[in-house]
Amino acid sequence: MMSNKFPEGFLWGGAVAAHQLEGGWNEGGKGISIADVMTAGSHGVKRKITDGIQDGNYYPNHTGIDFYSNYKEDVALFAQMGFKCFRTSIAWTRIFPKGDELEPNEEGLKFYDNLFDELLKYKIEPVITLSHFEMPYHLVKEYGGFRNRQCIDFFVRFAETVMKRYKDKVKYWMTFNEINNQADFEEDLFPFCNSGIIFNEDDNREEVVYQAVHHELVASAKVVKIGHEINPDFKIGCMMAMVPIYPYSCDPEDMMLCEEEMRKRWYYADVHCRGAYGNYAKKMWERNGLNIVIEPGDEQILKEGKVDYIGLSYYMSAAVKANLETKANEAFKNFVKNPFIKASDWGWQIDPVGLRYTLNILYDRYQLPLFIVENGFGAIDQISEDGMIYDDYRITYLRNHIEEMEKAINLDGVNVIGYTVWGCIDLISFGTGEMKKRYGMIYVDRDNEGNGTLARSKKLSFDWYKKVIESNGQQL
Ligand code: BGP
Repeated sequence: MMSNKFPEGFLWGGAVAAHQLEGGWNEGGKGISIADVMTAGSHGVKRKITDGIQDGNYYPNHTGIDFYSNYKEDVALFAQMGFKCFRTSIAWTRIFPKGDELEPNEEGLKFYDNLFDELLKYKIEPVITLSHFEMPYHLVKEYGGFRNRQCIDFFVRFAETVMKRYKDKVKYWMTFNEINNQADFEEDLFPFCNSGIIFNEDDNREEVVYQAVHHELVASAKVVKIGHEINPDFKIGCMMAMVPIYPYSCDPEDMMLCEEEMRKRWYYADVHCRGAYGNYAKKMWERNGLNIVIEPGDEQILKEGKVDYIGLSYYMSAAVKANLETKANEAFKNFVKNPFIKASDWGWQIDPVGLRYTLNILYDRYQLPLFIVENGFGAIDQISEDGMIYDDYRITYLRNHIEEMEKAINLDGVNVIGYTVWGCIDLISFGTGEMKKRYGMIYVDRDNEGNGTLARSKKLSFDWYKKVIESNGQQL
């Protein structure tokens, strides 16, 4: 017997980000975002942020999958799958092309009016991320991104503009996508994309990143407060990349290390959800000699801007071991392979039970509704002779995760309000810049070099997910 139970009104759907699928990078008055100056990567080759548009570089975001022109056709496919919600971001540069203008770009605002109207036509609830790795490049170059406190005001102006404009069309908002991703400040890519930071030679990188994060947290809190004034029915969330960390063994040192690694997530979530930094955070600044400037009034703002729910991405778990003899590299020191679980082709350790665990620890800590706004399986799909893509491996991944989410709801009592499959339509992978790392239930004919007709077709997972939604998760 089918026994999976999901609450009535559960928000099943799909998720994307503007810069990973829209294309039309310079259409409709849009300005250049940081994503527009990121080169294509490939297996083993890192993406790079260039100094603006240069000849000879391929920028996958420029055309994406041309959702900008095709959105009606794509939304119709989402509706066919029965989506209750659709998560995307508003490209900041469509609204404020450079980021520091006083007046918004009407053509950009109109595009999202049209998109939201199209979604609402099918009763699909838009779920909107305000900042998903796509800061105006002008703010990066001229202001130094979020290391500069002025960017708080620019972001707030952007958020206020779109929240006012779409106050009757959008109810669910999130401020910064995966705000905790930038904890890996040794890596170049993530700080760039979240905060728009360009490091100088003599930077104390840790200090620069945590200062920028403080500005983002203040900006987020201001937006939560303003949003609730614009429409008290708004649900405004944060968005956390949740990779739960396990201790490699029951060695107490492993356990303590695990606790410290988890703090790299709580650092952000505590401020978003409790309205204040944890004591461990302040001690960390002290221990590491970081001078984080908190201006008078900031603490009050953080207190007044607590989020309504926690949006989270979940793809994998990780494990740490203290006293490692050899370290793979400094940025990922102490991370080890978990011998109990398998990894994807990109080394992401697949762990459905880890999702149930994650939902539990988040709910225990904050007692806020949880919204899984990203979960999915990146793979190289093969087209069969009959033209079909039999992505049963994707179905297996999604099914196993949905089953664990169901346990968290029904066996543990966690309040989960929705679930959106990441990259419900094939799009450009953020981490690698590849088109061939596909997540979609809808295939898009486009390759790594940008060739292909852009035609859409259904994969096996399309009908499977349609049934899942139709049966409200009873039929997996
Ligand atoms: C998250 C990002 C998304 C998305 C996803 C998959 O970190 O929020 O933008 O891309 O991961 O990652 P990737 O595209 O690198 O496979």
